[in-house]
Amino acid sequence: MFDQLDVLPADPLLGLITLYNNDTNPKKVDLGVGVYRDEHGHTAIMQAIQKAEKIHMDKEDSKTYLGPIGVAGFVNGIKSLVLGESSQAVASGRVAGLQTPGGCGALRIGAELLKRIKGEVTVWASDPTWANHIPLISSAGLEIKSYPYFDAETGGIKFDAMDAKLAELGPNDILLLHGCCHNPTGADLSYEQWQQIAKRAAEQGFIPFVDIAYQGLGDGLEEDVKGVRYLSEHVEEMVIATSCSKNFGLYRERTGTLLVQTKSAENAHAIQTHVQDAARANYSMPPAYGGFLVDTVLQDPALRKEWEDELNSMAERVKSLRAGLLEKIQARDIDKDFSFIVEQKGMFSFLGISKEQVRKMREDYSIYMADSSRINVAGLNTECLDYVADALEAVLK
Ligand code: PLP
Ligand code: TYF
Repeated sequence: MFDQLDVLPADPLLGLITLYNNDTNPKKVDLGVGVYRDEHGHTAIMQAIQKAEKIHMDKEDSKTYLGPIGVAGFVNGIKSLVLGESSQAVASGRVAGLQTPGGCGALRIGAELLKRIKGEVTVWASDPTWANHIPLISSAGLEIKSYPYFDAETGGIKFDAMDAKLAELGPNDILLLHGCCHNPTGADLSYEQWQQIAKRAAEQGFIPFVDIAYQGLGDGLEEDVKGVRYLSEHVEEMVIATSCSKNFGLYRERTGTLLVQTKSAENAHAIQTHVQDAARANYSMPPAYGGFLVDTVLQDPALRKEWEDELNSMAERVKSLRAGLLEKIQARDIDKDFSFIVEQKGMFSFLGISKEQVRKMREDYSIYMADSSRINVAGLNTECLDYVADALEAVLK
């Protein structure tokens, strides 16, 4: 039976990790997979998380099952973090939610929920979007199509074209949005654009499905969710997939939540039973550890402050690398405007160079990035900026 299946190619992003690890060039630079790195290329455990681990270890006296919601305090903490302490939707019990194995688990359970409710719906994703959206959503049996988004000319968004596509959407459509720090392009919607999307969703009846995996890594914890909160206040129903992989550095602990905003507490109760049922059909219950740690950090004012400060310094580091790289590029003989690098938000930028040029960067200079020319800005450091800019100058010649 097992001789019927052929070998599949590796996940192209995760495949870069192996390529990089096998490269013996001491100058190699890893701008591939999207994990935050410090100046030394290390992805450290955040200080507040290390302290929360000690607190949790002293407190935890059982490993028995928690149930499909996971750590309930954690789920409530994330509702407030994303939708705000004063969210009416949360206060009135209109938001169902459960802990999931990472943002990926949330995306998958969210897609299954939509499949249950609507059957024949289309999910609209930005062109381009995070490559994993496609398998996560289509494997739940939903059709996925794309709307115009990234403008390669400017490094920003083609909002007129996007809005024209949104004008065609109705109640059988789901609009997948990146809450902030768009992956892979770094090109984010403005607050006014979020308002326009909210207006259309409310009038035309399509459901926003927000994937937010980088809150706090753009312009700050509050600033990064302004658009999402506006949507929540102006649209009755929406789905949100959150991730603590990046902003709490909990990657391998697989920590996320699925939140579903509904019209009433009654609806939220019904949806809660369905998302739990979908979880049961997939993995039963999420891993609890990351949820306990985030709950500990969010509930302890001193730890929370320490976490926020560290997260802000991570975001600042990425911003200064953006400015640093642009400065180095501008000091070279490069006939392409890269000023979008400092406009884009979060960990990623799309360099807008060809696949061939990406290959040359990898083969001739050991600089690793996704084939799309997406770079993880956090993979840079002050020392390698000249090397990267030199390589860019050479491959763009
Ligand atoms: N959504 C986007 C856009 C991402 O970039 C990521 C990954 O980091 C995720 C969701 C979820 O990741 P995880 O499942 O590791 O929480
Ligand atoms: O886009 C990225 O690089 C991150 C990390 O299957 C990631 O979101 C990449 C691939 C994958 C899961 C996470």
